[in-house]
Amino acid sequence: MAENQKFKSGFVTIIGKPNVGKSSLMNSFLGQKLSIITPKPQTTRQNILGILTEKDYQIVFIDTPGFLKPRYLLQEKMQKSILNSLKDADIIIFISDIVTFPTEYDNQVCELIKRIKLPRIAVINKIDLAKNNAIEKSTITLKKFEFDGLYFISVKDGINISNIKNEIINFLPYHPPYYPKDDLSTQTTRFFAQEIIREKIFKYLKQELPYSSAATIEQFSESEDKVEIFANIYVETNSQKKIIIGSGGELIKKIRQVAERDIRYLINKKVKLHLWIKVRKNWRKKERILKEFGY
Ligand SMILES: Nc1nc2c(ncn2[C@@H]2O[C@H](COP(=O)(O)OP(=O)(O)OP(=O)(O)O)[C@@H](O)[C@H]2O)c(=O)[nH]1
Ligand SMILES: [Mg+2]
Repeated sequence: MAENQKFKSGFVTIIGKPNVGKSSLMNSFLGQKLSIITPKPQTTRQNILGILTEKDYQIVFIDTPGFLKPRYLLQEKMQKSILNSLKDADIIIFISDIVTFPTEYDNQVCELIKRIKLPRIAVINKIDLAKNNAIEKSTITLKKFEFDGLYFISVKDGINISNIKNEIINFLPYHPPYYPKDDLSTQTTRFFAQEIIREKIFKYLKQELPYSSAATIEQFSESEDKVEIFANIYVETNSQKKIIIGSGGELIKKIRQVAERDIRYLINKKVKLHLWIKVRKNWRKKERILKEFGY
């Protein structure tokens, strides 16, 4: 038998509402912090592809954004957007968490994907926070959606992750690898640098401000052992700019230092990061600017 016929490879799309741990789960499969994670909903703004290659298989994970405005789910547009994110999938992972499951949104997504003829794995995360008989109750609720697998996990405590991985490998189609074996993602290090900066803004700023901000990489000069990055942080008002800078520039300095550290950790090179804060009124409402920022 040819080598390729023994090899398994496919796309695994992770869907679910905001803040349930989609990005955390993908990172845990990869053993790398690729997708950014914060305690705030709607952290992930676009699909992030993470590639896990072993001797006999390659799993290509797609971490999706938690869909906006779940209450509008019934709208056709919303359903289309979910189905669209599944168009390349070989396997679907639906994820929720034990604290909030089942919301109306969870039920509707489960109902929607029930009709798709692909292996579907249900995952309930954060069982470290489970109360009383929550696990039994969720099991009963999920039964009617006829998933091909059901896992209760805690990404935080590393519970049950490898069992899901084995199930994924089991369902993976025989196919040669889609990507070179050393690739971790198709997105560039430049993109991940931008994401890391955004994560730090989420981490150090409160309430609405993270949602009013965007980061762009203006210049990314990489050599053998180091990289120098010039980045802009956009906010919507002058007062937001003041907040980000902080008194005596302390906050922006902190953001720069921790972002620098994480980028260094990801790309394994020395990093010099320069940050500028700029004001762009209403950038979230302007199509052209959104494009420019990569959304
Ligand atoms: N207690 C607990 N918290 C967790 C667990 N897994 C993830 N979290 C936390 O849940 C929050 C959201 O995690 P993310 O991975 O960013 O969630 P997400 O589904 O990607 O969220 P969006 O990108 O906003 O849709 C973070 O604060 C995580 O640290 C877990 O097993 N237990
Ligand atoms: Mg996410």
